[in-house]
Amino acid sequence: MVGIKCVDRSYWLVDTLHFPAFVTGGAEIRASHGQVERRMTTTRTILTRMPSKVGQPTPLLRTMLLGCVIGAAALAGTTLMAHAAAGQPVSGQIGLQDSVTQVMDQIRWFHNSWVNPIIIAITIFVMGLMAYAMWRFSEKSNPVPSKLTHHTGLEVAWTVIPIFILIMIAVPSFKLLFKEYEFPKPDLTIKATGNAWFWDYEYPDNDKIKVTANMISDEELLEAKLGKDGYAKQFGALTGVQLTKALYQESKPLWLNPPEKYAGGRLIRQLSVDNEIAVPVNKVVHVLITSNDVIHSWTVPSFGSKTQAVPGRVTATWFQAYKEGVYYGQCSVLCGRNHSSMPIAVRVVSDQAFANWVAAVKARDMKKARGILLAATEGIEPRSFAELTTGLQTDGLTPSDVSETLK
Ligand SMILES: [Cu+2]
Repeated sequence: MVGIKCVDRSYWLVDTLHFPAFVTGGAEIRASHGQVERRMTTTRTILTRMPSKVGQPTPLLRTMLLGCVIGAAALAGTTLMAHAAAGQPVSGQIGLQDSVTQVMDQIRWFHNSWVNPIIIAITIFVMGLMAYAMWRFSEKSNPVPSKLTHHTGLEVAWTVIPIFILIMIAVPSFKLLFKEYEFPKPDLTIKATGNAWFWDYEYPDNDKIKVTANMISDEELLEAKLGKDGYAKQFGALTGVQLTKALYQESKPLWLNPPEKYAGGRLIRQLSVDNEIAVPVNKVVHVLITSNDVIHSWTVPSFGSKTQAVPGRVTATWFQAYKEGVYYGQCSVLCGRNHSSMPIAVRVVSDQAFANWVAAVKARDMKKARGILLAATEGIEPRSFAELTTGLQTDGLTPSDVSETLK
């Protein structure tokens, strides 16, 4: 390490072994402010005291260059690869989740095909420029530093080019923002209320049916399987971290093969809820959002919807999902202890299945309501199938209607 006294009388501590070129560069910049010769002499003296390897590409420099190349390749690769699935995150995912609305299509394009390539190109350019400067202007390659202090052409270029880059980003960005905030006429409106820590939903257009969605926990799955007594016998003596660990381990297989209570289907830890909400496919849905306590955020990535739930205010978002399925989201504002335990699960189903679901919720038969959604969006076991279709005829849906939806 050496100290370089700068024109403002402060000292720069510079690691001369690893960054010799910075010393030269620093001296040049400072020299441009005046007191040229004396400063240059001081710096030159320091430079001559540096190890003889100065000017050669050091192992560190070589490593940095290699790092740049590998990093750039990796970044480009991750952008091109579609890691994510629709409706939920996947292990090791880097990019955005798949899209089922036009707004999210546009968000994905803006991120993957526009802003990210621009960022990657700028990063590669700057890293390359730095590496080149470190090699080209080291003491060995460039023993007599230039005394050039201004270059009008260069200064205009590095002002104008970034302005153009920012305009290139701003134009599609504003277009996207306007698209998100231009609400088309709704086919359906849902009111979502955030609570610590669950979501309440109301459908004002559909007999004001109400649904409360709580996250399914390890504990609930095990209780459903073992019964209250069995659960108490196995886990009653445990507390704290020991209990959490035991619940996590023991409930693992139950997520893939849930107990009967959950009427077939696959559950996803930290995302599945007891009562999912449903919306019809290809319909414009307005979601009016508020909160009962603290600020939450109603977010479903595959819809491109993310809006804060603020107590005493009503905010809104909209989506028009073009593909049936189940789409998960989470509260996205740090809202307290169980912030991670208030997921959002939306089933996008056919008009017929939606009407049946509304009828089941209105009758407060939540198990049947769940069964209708599962039958409409997932393949289900024959055992559950029989159970799920029991009594559906009274609501105008026959087992063959269910089979039809499954195709
Ligand atoms: Cu929250």
